[in-house]
Parts: sequence; structure tokens; C-alpha cells
Amino acid sequence: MKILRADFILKCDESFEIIKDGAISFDKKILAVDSFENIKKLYKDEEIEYLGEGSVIMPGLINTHLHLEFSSNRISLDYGDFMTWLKSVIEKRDELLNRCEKDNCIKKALDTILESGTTTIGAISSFGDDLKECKDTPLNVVYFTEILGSDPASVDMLFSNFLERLDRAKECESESFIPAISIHSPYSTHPILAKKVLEIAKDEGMLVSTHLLESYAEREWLDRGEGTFLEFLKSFNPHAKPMIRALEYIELFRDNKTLFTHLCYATKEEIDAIFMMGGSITHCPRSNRLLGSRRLEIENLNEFNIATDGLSSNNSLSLWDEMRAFLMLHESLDINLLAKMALRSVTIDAAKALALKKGSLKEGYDSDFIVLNLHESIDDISKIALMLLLFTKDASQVFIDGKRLK
Ligand code: MCF
Ligand code: FE
Repeated sequence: MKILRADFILKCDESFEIIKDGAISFDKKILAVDSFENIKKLYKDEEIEYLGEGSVIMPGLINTHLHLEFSSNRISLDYGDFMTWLKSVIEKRDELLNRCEKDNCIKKALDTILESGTTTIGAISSFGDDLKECKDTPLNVVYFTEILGSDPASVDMLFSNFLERLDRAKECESESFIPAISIHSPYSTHPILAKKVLEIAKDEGMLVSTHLLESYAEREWLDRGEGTFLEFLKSFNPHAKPMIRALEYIELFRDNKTLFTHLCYATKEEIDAIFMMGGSITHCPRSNRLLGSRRLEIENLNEFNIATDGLSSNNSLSLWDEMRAFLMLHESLDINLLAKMALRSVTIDAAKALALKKGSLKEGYDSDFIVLNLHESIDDISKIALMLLLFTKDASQVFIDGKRLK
């Protein structure tokens, strides 16, 4: 057992309680979180390590949605418009994957994620090239094996390729590596395939992730079979038609615990349908901005998770950078309120979306937490969330499973 004392403890619980001059006792699990006074009384003769002036302890951050396999990208892809981006991904994919293998870029990306203070990730795996690194990292990984493909003639081949990748992921299952399933999107995945893999997810109790209503092009395509998607798909199939409508697509996930990502162009009815079935919404502000999507109207959402998406549509995998972008994007809301919402979205709410006993500093929860430093004392605790967001680059210390990793 170990005990740490900090000037502030952000519990990130339902009421977002902040303890001034607090302490935490822990081993693999959190034993107690309270004021320093109370912890001292509880453990009379135990040593308590003080973390210094302006120190903060909070749960490790949780990035529910990223794509590691595209981590070698810096300036190869085209931004500003979704279809332009998609074409550039298809054109540059092999080059990016080869470069990534040579440069060991997945391991490097995971190291920067840990340095920043993220302790759990939801990794969308398109090819399985990131499996070894995800298995070997000290981070907690929910590993979403992706299915994608719209050609009915290739359904069997795609499904068996998916099953092979899923089996390999399942062989790596452990306390810190959780296999899950990703269905790429309604425009790229045939409903037959989607249904087959959702059945597996249901039978095996696996989480599901999907991209949905990210771009105006996707909205136009699903609603009317028109727009830039039609032009793009015509070159593969002159009779291309949308395979499913947006609301019908959402209904497919009725019996699965699902994370829906983007939703920039979703209607109120669609958002309500997602929440009604216990789904969660992932918000990727920088990815949306770079791929030419409109702002997600968070004013209408009860809950969401901020995530970075991959380096194929972002310039870093840091949730601190992402939360700063989030603060700057949603100008209609009070800045201190937004900061709190942001921290909640990457801790307690993200843990809920991934069904993990993490993301809050509570007795019995996993000992995944980070130490941050404001370097100065601060009297007004209502400013802490915003100040952390503005000035944190990396965590000073990172604990996963009670072990100090940084
Ligand atoms: O979330 C972003 C944008 N929307 C869709 N897909 C991806 C994103 N980042 C990476 N991707 C991947 C996706 O998993 O790019 C491929 C898929 O494998 C696009 S479809 C050729
Ligand atoms: Fe994505």
C-alpha cells in the first residue's frame, strides 16, 4: 500500500468533487480518498508522500477513439473536406503503413500517450498491424477489430478475414487488453456484415464502436443517395445506392453497448435514439475541423466523450491538446463550465462508455491516476479545471494498476 498527498484531488465523480489538501491510499485498487487530516487519522504510522505546491491528483485520462495504424502520418494527407481526405487516405494508405512499420511509429505513439497522462485507450484496428504493440503497452487497451466492405460478392471473404483478426485479438485478452468490435460506418460496411459481427459482439459481450454522420457528404448520401459520395462510388459501381438509412443503421445496434463517433450531422431524433438504447457519443473536435465537418452541437447532448481520433486526422494524440481545441470551439458556453465538462468527458463519462471501473477516484476502483502540477497554490477551486486545461502538456507522474510508470 502507498499514500500520496496533494494540494488538490479531483475525484471526477458524479458531483465533480474537488478535495483541497487531500490524500489517496492505494495498492492495485484505490483504498481511500479523503482530506489529508482524515487519511492521517486512518493510517497513523504510515508514511505519506507530499507531491509539492500546486500538485493535483486526478484519474488517468481515457481516449475512447483513436487509430494507431496511421500514426506515421504528418503531412501526407489532404485536409479541409471529407471526400478529399478519404481519397488521400486510400491513395497513401500503403505508404503510411509501410513507413509506420519501419519507424516503429505505433510504439512511439503509445509512449507519447502515456507521457501525456492518458492511461486507457480505445484503439480502432483496421488491419491488426497494431496488435503486438497494444498487447505489450502498459496502457489499458480496448481493442476494436474493424470490419468494412460494401461489395456483396466479397462479404464472405471480408468476414473470414475479420474473424482471423478478431481471433488473434482474443488470444491477447487480459485484464488490460479487452477485445471489442468496430463496424466502420453505414456508407462503407454492408448491413449483412454489420449484422453478422453485431451478433458475435452480443454473444461474447463485446463493446462495439462505429463512425456515424461525420460529414455532410455522408448525410446527403444516406438520405438521398446524392452528392460527392455518389460521384466517388460511381467509379467502382455505376449502380451504387446507399445500403441503409441513418436511423435504421442506429437500430442495428439496439442489443449492443456501442460508442458512436462524430455525429456532427445527426438529427435530434437520431441522437435521442442513441441515448435511448444506452449508446454513447464520441466527439473529436480537431478531426472534425480538419475534415471539413461542422461543429458538433454539444449544447444538445447530455453526455459525450472527447477523443483524438488518429494521426490520420489530427496533429497529436494528446487529450490535453484536444480539450484545449474543445474549449476554443464551443464559444457559446461558459469557459469554466466547458473545462469541467471536458475533464468529465475524458474520465468518468469515458469510463462509463467503455464499461470500466476507472475514471473516478473512488474506493474499489482501479488505481489508474496521474499527478499534475500547477506550480503555484490556488485559492479558488472553481478555476482548477480551466487552469489544468490551459497549462498541462504532460503528466508529472503516471500510475496504472497502482504502479508508477512515469
Ligand atoms: O475517424 C476518422 C475519419 N472517419 C473515418 N475513418 C477513419 C478516421 N481515421 C481513420 N479512419 C480509418 C478507418 O478506420 O480510415 C479508413 C478506415 O479504416 C477509412 S475507409 C478507407
Ligand atoms: Fe475514427
